[in-house]
Amino acid sequence: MKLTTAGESHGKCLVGIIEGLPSNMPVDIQFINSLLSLRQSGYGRGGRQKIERDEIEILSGVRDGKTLGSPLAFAVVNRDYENWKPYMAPEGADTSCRRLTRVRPGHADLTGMIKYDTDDARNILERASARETAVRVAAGGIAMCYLKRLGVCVSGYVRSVGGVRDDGEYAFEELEEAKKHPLFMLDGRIEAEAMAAIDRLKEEGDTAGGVIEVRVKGLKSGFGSCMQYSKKLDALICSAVMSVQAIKGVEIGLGFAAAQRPGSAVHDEIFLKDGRPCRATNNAGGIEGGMSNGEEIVVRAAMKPIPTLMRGLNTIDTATGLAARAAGERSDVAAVCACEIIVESVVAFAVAEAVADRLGGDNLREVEERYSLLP
Ligand code: EPS
Repeated sequence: MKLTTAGESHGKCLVGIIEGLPSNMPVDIQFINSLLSLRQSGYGRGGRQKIERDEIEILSGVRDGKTLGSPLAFAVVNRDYENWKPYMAPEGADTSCRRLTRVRPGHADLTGMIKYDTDDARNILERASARETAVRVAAGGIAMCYLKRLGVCVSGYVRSVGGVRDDGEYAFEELEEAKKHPLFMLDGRIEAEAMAAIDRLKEEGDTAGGVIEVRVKGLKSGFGSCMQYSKKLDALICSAVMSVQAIKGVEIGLGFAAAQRPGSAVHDEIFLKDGRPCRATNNAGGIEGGMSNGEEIVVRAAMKPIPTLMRGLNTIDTATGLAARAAGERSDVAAVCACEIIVESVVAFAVAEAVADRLGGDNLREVEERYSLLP
């Protein structure tokens, strides 16, 4: 299974093409749209989300609600394009307007301008923008439709925003509750503190990052591989998560904390329960030797604060060569909730890729039968 995305933040639309889906798989468009709408929600988002109402438009690969086995192409339209058409239209655009040269530290602006040989960071930021993640959420929704057929579920929540942390432990079944909260956190008291932190940062023209936890429940053991580095499930998941805009750290299970403990307090001891091996703890986060071990997969991701600060950081203006304040385009103060949905989506897609890699299958019946035969 493979996803390719295209599209600029203020272009006509964002598009995606997924190859490798089996035929006859139901595609729940309402469910995918609910994910897209969750990606747009959350406390601390900026003005753009008031303009957009993201929905998937399927262009090919689906007939009467089921996949055909052909490439599935889809689009998410940018409503804002109507306002940007004069500056973005492929047929001809006024590129003297909406230029960005006061490059933002932490954004792709400066490095992209040098690499792609342009004097306008607009040509860079349009593609580097996190708006691209709308397509990855839609693709993740399709991957979740695939995984659900096998009894595999993905969920998650926000553990910290702006330095306000929830160190609680929650059962998988409790996680869905987070989506009803304004910051997708599970402890209302901590969440109120985090919202106050966002308010303070907004007043100061600043931004906040946070930590997200995503879990996968119900995946049988043996997905991924210990035989080739490129097929290790943890490597595939971490690569997918790291590819999300603004992610600066990813860990599986205990992650960085494992390095501080002795082996006896890290490795999950194995017992027999009703004749089947099981583990009393899950410090490995469901992956050993690059393979799922049947326990819940636990992934944590650290999102840096958004690099567009209304108050502007020190930078240079590439047009004048002089010191300047970075451009303060309309921006989110915090988009950690959005990022939570995005991380769920890319984890779902990475797991679906690993499942498809092992099981193959041209039609859903083959996939389901092969999965059911696994121990
Ligand atoms: C985003 C849309 C963008 C940004 C944000 C994510 O819209 P606009 O640039 O029109 O405000 O709000 O992108 C960034 C944080 C970024 O740095 O580009 C979205 O739909 O998620």
